[in-house]
Amino acid sequence: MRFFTAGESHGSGIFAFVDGFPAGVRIDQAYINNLLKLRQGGYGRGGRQKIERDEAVILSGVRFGITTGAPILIAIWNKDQREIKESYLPRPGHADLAGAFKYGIKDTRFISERASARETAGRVAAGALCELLLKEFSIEFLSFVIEIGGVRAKVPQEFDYDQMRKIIENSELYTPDKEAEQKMKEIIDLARRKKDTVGGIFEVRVKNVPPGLGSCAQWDMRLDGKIAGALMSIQAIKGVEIGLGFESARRFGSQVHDEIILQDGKIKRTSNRAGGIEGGMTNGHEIVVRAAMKPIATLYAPLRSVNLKSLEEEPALVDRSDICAVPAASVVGRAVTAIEIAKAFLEKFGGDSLDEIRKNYENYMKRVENVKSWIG
Ligand code: EPS
Repeated sequence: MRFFTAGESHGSGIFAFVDGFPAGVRIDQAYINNLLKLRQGGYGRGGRQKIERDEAVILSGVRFGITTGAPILIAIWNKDQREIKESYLPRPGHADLAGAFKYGIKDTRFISERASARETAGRVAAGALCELLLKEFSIEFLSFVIEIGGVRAKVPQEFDYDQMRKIIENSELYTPDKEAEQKMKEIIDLARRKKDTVGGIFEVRVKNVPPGLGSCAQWDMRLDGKIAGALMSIQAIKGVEIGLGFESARRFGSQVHDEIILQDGKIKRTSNRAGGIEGGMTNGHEIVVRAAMKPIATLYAPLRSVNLKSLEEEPALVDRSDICAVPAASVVGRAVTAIEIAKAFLEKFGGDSLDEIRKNYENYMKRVENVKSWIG
């Protein structure tokens, strides 16, 4: 399966192109649109989201609500379509200046229209498709905000996914900790008053993933690398960790690795510090990934910059933007994780159709569940 996006922030729309998606998957349009709506939400978002009502329009690859195996093209039409006036004032932290060097264009609108995080609507639509495929195998995705502006939420290690989903979708910051949420909102309000922006951290969880997705055989087939790369490629993401992540560097090995035990003849683990991935492969446990988002680069009290036309120092561009988009990023993070897991799933179980994949999956799971048949 391959996937690309196209489209500009104020062009006709954002487009997701998914090639190699199997036939026979029922496409629940409401499921896709709910994720698109979540991506638009969250306390701290700017004026654009009051204009847009992101909705997936499926232009190809689906017939009578079921995928055909043909390439899928999804459009999310922009309501705010217009020719944006030129700007020569690159924002520190944005793609503006690096893009100006790269393309040799001083008008940074040529860069920012595509670099904009509005592009992530396409990733969420494609991610929703992948979630619908993986749902057929009981694989479920969740994401939530765990930190904003240094305020950390308390999150239980284990929880019921349906309950957690309700809590998150009813939270203005997509976080399960009500007390922390209040403090986070105060930080966002403070940033707004100070004409500043604020970042944070989100966590993605995936359950019921079969062991053995990804590979230890080749560096570019390792699933942790793929998931980390996908998360890192989201606009404004500056750090990614899996399981204990950076914390594992501070502990002794005995406090990091998850012991392997036998329980009722089955292989079990005593903990999940690895976050569900060992040796570049899923180990059958819940996948736990976190990503850190820097504050958005467009500041209402702009930082110093240089006018690329006059070559004089001038404050950076001030434009409509968000104060905090960490909740939105958590939805995008979940989507790109779903895309990488779907790719690995299809590599393992192949198949042009859902039926074929199901047969391969069931056959493999029988082997995995029957430990005696493959040990010794
Ligand atoms: C975004 C749409 C954009 C920005 C934001 C994300 O809309 P506009 O530029 O018209 O206000 O709100 O993009 C950026 C933060 C950025 O740096 O480009 C969206 O739909 O997510």
